Amino acid sequence: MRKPLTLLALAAVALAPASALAHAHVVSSTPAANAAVAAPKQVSVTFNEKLVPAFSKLEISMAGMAMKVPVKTSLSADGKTLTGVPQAALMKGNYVIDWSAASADGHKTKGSIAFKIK
Ligand SMILES: [Cu+2]
Repeated sequence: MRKPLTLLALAAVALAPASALAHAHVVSSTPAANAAVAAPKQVSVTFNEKLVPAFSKLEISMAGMAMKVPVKTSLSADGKTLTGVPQAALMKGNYVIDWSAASADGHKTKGSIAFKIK
């Protein structure tokens, strides 16, 4: 009776991670989450896998303000890093990077990264 159980357990393990690994997750960002920095010329968010450009973007806004900072976004050649260049100098204050990312399997993830300009 031991063998069939082991095979079932192996099958479950083999099936489970495939979908979990297929989603884009943040590996790092500049500025780092909750960092206090001098006004950055650009911000970037790097993911664990290649993104689909048409459905991946980031926005910058001041915390608590509805208005977005105008930002020019691009995706790196390897498809893993979203970069945003603010089109105006950023004042001191608390900011949020809101990102949304689509991986090759069509799954979308999103999140936000807070940082502070001192
Ligand atoms: Cu996925």
